[in-house]
Amino acid sequence: MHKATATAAALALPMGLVLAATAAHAGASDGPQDTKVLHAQLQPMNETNATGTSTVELRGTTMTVQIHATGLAPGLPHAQHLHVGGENICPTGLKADENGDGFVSTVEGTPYYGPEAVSLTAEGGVGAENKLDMENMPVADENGKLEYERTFEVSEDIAKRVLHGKAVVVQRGIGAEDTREYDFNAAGPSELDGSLPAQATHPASCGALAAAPERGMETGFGGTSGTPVAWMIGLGAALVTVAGAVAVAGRHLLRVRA
Ligand SMILES: [Cu+2]
Repeated sequence: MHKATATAAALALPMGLVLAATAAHAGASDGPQDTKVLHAQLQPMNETNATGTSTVELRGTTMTVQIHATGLAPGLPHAQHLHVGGENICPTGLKADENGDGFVSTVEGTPYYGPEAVSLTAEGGVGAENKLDMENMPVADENGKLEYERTFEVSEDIAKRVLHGKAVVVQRGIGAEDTREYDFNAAGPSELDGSLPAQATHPASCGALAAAPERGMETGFGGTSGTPVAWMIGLGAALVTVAGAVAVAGRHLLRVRA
């Protein structure tokens, strides 16, 4: 009796793992409360040296945004946003420079990446209305590096559009390395807010968000060979084999005992 219970327990463990693995995988692509991850590679705009990566995690309407950027104008605040509602692309070079002043302004870039939907402030509100809240925007360090992470709530509409890859990360603020301030003389006043230099609002970097590979890939299980799905099926099969072996061993044990 004791042995049979032990065998059942031994069987239950691997089978439970198989079910858990299956459930974990199903969870990665269904259900409204599962965590989805998107990535963006930030590329320079307006001939800056600003590059970086951004990760957006969504669990329902709870969004966590991370940005790791370098090459930004040092010691200055950088307005940054998720832009939604354009073509979900970053204009390259000066092709978006409609007025030919040598800069792609935020407005000139809007048909490409869309208007501001989420303001990636360090503190305070994150709505579109906070888009020029320079007081609360993150500041690049003395080397032009900017690390950002914040978790906040977004609307269902924004969550859905971001999930479907309809969002672009844009960091603003182009300044000379040595001035440590945005300069009205360099590019005039901003078309968004005349009290700000255009340098403060011109895009510095831009990257369209796209769905990340599933988590199995990131932790190295998937690697370059096979998808996480294939890996999960492989794991399931392996565990079923183990379960089978235990079952056979268990039966053998019972027979010997009997
Ligand atoms: Cu922006």
